[in-house]
Amino acid sequence: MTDHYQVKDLSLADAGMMRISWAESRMPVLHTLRERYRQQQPLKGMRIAGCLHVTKETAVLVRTLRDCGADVSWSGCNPLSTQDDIAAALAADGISIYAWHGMSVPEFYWAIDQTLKFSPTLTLDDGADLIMRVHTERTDLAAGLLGGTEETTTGVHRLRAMSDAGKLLYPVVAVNDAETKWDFDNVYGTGQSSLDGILRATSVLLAGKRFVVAGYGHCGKGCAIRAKGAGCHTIVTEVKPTAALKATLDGHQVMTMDEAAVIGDIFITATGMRDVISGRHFDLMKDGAIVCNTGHYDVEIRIPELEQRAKSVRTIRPNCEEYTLADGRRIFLLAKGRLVNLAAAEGHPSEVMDMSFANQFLSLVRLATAGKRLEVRVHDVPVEQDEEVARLKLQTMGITLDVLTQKQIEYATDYLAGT
Ligand code: 9W4
Repeated sequence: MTDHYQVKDLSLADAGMMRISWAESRMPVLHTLRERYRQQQPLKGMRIAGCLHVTKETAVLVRTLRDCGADVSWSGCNPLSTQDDIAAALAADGISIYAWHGMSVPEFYWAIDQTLKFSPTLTLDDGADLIMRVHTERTDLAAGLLGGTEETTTGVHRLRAMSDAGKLLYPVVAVNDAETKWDFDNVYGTGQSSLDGILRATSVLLAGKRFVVAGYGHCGKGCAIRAKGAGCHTIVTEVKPTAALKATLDGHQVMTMDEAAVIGDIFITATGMRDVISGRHFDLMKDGAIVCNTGHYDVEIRIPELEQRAKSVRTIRPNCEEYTLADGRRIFLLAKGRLVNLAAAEGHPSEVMDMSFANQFLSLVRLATAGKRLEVRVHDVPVEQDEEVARLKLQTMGITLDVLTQKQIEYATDYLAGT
């Protein structure tokens, strides 16, 4: 029987399951939750349709949902992020999954439609494509839906706009906005995986290099602290005074990109803005400079202005293109200016996804348990859930916290009351 899935090649299943096992061993919070809820089966009777990157970490979440009672049907939320060995492993494990790398746009919507066929009671989104499909093509399903969850900033923005316009048909939890999700993804996930991408694409020595980070938001900060830890001399460029001041007090040198361009060895953009590194910067860079992006999709580096200046271009290593300029200087562009942490490495480490997906799991359990009682709007993750995820993560790391005494609690309360 093959009608419960459509994947590229089922023979990749064993290889995929090996990688899922590896991720599972690095995701102790999800493991703890699975063991806690396996007996209780809080998701029994739930049909969960998910549209989320088909990766080894997502597979751990899917299997956890299944083991706690849910029927699950899955598609990938980006045709380029689907890993065919993982899709095959999930199909072989009995999961309904419709995903293969490089699927076309019509195939993408076909896959979502397959997951909607079993009339889900819950939806899980990354980018809100699945929930949009329900709101446009399958409004008949809304009455049976208890709720949904959303993984990303972009998706949450879309859903809040829908809610404000009175168009949202069922409650949604903004998993993205949990502190144990976005803060850890951006600082520790993007920070480490961006350096990982640079190393896989170049294998350069980091120690002693002048490492230029454009933008000191959470991602920029993550890159800068990891580069500093690796022995780089870190330089930050900013437009916001408060962010620039933080970078300075965190021990990074702050200057303009025009100044940094002259002295930098490695450049990474993490601003969310376009045209951060442009032609005039390439004119100033040293021979051998390495340039990459971990911010907004592929607009932060003005690649056409690098191409204009090049007399030859060659791929010298995977994800590493050498541009030789008219005056003989060479500039190395990584991953064609796309997100270096995803294109040249594996995105956030499993240990970081553990917290995101623990929030997904607990939000789905909350929606299932609340039944139809939640108001139709975008809900935040409760502070208690955030704290529970952080507490569990610490526990799995063997870290114990101090506990306030009754006297201390009273003191804090009095103090806040201004007495
Ligand atoms: N991945 C991705 C990978 C390659 C890729 C056109 C060709 C995001 C979050 C998680 O987006 C993801 N190649 C592209 S787009 C693209 C996207 N192109 C563009 O030209 C190349 C992605 C979440 N995550 C982790 O970070 C770790 N485990 C996870 O589940 C995954 C993938």
